Amino acid sequence: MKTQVIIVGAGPAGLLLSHLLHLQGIESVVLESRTRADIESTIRAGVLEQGTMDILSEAGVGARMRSEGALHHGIELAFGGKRHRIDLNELTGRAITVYAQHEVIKDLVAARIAAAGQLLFEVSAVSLHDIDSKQPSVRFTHGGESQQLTADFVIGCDGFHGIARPTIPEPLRRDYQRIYPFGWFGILVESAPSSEELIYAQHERGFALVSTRSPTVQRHYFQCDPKDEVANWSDDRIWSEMHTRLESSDGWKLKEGKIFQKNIIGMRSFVSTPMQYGRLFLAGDAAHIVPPTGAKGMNLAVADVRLLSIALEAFYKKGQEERLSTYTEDALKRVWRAEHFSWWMTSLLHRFDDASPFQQELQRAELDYLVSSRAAATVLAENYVGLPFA
Ligand code: RFL
Ligand code: PHB
Repeated sequence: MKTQVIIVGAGPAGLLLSHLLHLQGIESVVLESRTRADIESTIRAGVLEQGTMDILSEAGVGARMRSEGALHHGIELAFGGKRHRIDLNELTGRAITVYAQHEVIKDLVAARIAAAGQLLFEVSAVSLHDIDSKQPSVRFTHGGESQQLTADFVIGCDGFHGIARPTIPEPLRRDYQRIYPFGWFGILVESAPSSEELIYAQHERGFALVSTRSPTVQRHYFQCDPKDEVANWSDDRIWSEMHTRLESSDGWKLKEGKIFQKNIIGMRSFVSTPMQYGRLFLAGDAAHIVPPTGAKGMNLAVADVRLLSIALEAFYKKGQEERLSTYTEDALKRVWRAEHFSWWMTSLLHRFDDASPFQQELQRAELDYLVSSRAAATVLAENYVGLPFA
């Protein structure tokens, strides 16, 4: 079997790339290890940058995002018992949309299927071969049968734990990593929104985040020990902790509701370079991870595949390889900016158990500066809404 581009992984990166290539008349096959039901229900990201919204709209998969997603023109920073608004729209002219990642996945899967795109679920034993030649291939098992697919390119969109990145020979790879000494406890709650905008709270007991999914489902997080267990947290204990971290002198209060999902997420910053080797290219979490505080992970995955689709279009339509050869360099500029922003937001808002009183005062001084200086607030706002594409 033969195709033009093999894409490993049907996350936001893999599905969107396959769709963008289809719009350029380039054929691809997407191989996904999980079931369709599983990828369409896994709870992950929620915040889409303006540029991500634009790409999804231009690709014709933005209708539900525009009608069901919520456009947010600002965010709030809460500390010292007060809430402070960062007016994203006024500072940058841009906004964000809160629309769940698994809804983006549903829209992309529907678009691929409607276009008779080749999307294979529940593949196993995926391995990459001859990636340093012009005819790389992928072996895998599907429906109990071993298969081999040959292509011009293989794109690893298989996330942090995927097989694509380790296929690049170890001596050529350089990994940069920071693991944070805390995690996030995430909950899904049946209730009306507590706030019109996301609230990022810094508190001496740790960070808390008030987010949303829909008029009836809310998504909240609080900083926890990464080794803690969900079973240790009763609903009462969760609400008590959230209320303490979000206490506000103006009478605002978080709305409670039935908690119907709880999970703990580890936090890391990670970049692997190069993002290409021979005819293998990596995109999204396969190549880099950010802590979720800056809401950048899925947006970076989208930015990577935008670059790849431009480079592959130039290759197929004009025979040009330049954009392919500069892919690592081009993608890493945005990746490192987002790595810095995500690390900075994380450092600004979390409790570090080993922080000295001096470091705690620096953290508070920076928060005060952010909410009192237009220049400082603009730095946060323009990174949060996403810098324009190069
Ligand atoms: P994904 O989504 O991990 O998809 C990879 C896919 O590859 C499949 N796979 C394989 N398939 C075939 N063969 C193999 N050998 C395979 N190995 C793996 C997997 O089953 C999977 O379907 O990677 P992708 O596409 O790069 O997308 C990245 C995003 O999912 C991720 O960055 C975001 O979820 C991060 N993130 C956020 N990003 C944002 O932009 N805004 C946010 O508000 C935001 N919030 C978050 C987040 C991530 C979170 N968690 C759970 C880590 C909040 C949280 C809590
Ligand atoms: C979410 O709604 O899941 C979410 C929102 C903002 C973040 C991270 C996650 O920074």
